[in-house]
Amino acid sequence: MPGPPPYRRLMDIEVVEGDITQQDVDAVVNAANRAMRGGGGVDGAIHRAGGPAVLEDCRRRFPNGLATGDAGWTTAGLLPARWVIHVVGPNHHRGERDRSLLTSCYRRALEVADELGARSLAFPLVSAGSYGSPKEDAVDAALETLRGTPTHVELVRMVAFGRPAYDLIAGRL
Ligand code: AR6
Repeated sequence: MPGPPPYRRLMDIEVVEGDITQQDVDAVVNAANRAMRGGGGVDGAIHRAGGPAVLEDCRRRFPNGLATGDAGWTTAGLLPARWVIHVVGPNHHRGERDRSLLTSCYRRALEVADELGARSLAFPLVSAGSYGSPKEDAVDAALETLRGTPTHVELVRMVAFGRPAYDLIAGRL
């Protein structure tokens, strides 16, 4: 007897206005850089709130950092989440304008979440801060990729830093 047909439950995607370090989800996604040794923006906030264990794990697990478009996990230290999934978005200001580098961050983050068994994730708008990607396209790249990637992740929370980001994401969801 053949088993039931394979199926995929569609994930819920929601948007909240807030700070990614406060999110009570299995894993929060960090908009890191290739060196993976901390920085400003979301990266700085995650390392500050997660404490030194996050940097220690970055050094131990990623001695050579990560490539642009790739993702990798560490402990979340003191954060409510269990893991941080670090991704490296393209730096638009430096001419990294291949959109697939940005969509790859979301696809790889879901793959890493599946390896971990994480079912709920919180994402920032990768590359839309100091890396300078146009915000509308950063939102569309995120939503298209999250919807189009097969995964066991059930909940994705887009964390908008401020009301304008919230309105932008909510309007495109
Ligand atoms: N929670 C949620 N979103 C935030 C937070 C926060 N606490 N803080 C900022 N944002 P950015 P990037 C928003 O610059 O563009 C770092 O120095 C922010 O408003 O954090 O990928 C890294 O080390 C923006 O919409 O990441 C890298 O060197 C979005 O998060 C570089 O910046 C992403 O902004 C990565 O640049």
